[in-house]
Amino acid sequence: MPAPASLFAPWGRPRLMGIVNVTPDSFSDGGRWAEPEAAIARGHDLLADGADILDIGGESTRPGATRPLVEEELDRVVPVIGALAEAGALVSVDTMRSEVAAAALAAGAGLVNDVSGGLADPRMLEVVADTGAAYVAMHWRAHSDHMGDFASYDAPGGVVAAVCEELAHRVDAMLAAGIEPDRIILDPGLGFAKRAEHNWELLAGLDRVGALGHPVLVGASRKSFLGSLLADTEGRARPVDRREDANTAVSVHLAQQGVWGIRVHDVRASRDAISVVERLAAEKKNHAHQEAP
Ligand code: PMM
Repeated sequence: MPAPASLFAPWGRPRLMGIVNVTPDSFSDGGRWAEPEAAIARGHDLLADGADILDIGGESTRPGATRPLVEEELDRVVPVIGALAEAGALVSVDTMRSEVAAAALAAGAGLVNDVSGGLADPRMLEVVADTGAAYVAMHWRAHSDHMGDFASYDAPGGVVAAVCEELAHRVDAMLAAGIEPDRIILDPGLGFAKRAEHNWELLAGLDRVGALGHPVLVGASRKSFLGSLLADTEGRARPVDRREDANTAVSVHLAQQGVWGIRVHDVRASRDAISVVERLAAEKKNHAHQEAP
């Protein structure tokens, strides 16, 4: 399905992309929504909490994960996408495979969220170009079973310069494949071939990613760099289900940075925090207007 025009209209706040992992093994919610009925119900809950987009994925990308078969991935995501799109939701498919992207778009998805930015499947860009769907291209260097080997950013400019340069090359490939520039969204790929310090540098340097000229999506939700930030006195990382407050603080930062979208597990927490940011921005604008001569 082509992406709706409203997807890129100015909004004054980031879009919230609610995560539905239809997988047995994702790091934060693996197995909870693995059955289609549970995943569809989860999607409806996220919409009720204020999700603008539902991101449906059938492959875990947690560090060290092994890949499902294409058929398994299709069986996991297509029925869920069909049901949620039918109910009127704007749906994105989180996949690196062109076959899954094509089936998801045919079932009603309007965005393809490809964590590999087209590197994992040489046919992906072509499939996206032919459909008119929006395309999220994330910074990626290798599949999850060995991405840790690629987490070095020693050239001048460090991780921010490297991510920007590598994303710019991916944009060239997307344009060459015929994807219109105004359908492309970029994501710095927190946690993918990145150590904790790389994620923090990227969060602090998002303006450089935005300077590439495309909307920016960021996914920090429940990731291990938050767990290590909040480690206990013995150095044990904060468990995944107790990282939400820190993630909400990240969402506030992202809203203040003016990102296009934020990918989260708990939509309500980020939505509430962003409402505060929005309200204060309106108040400041109003105040400045009243003071103008
Ligand atoms: N992270 C995960 C999966 N998909 N997609 C985008 N665009 N950005 C991300 O940071 C991202 C992603 C891994 O997290 P999960 O297993 O909790 O979904």
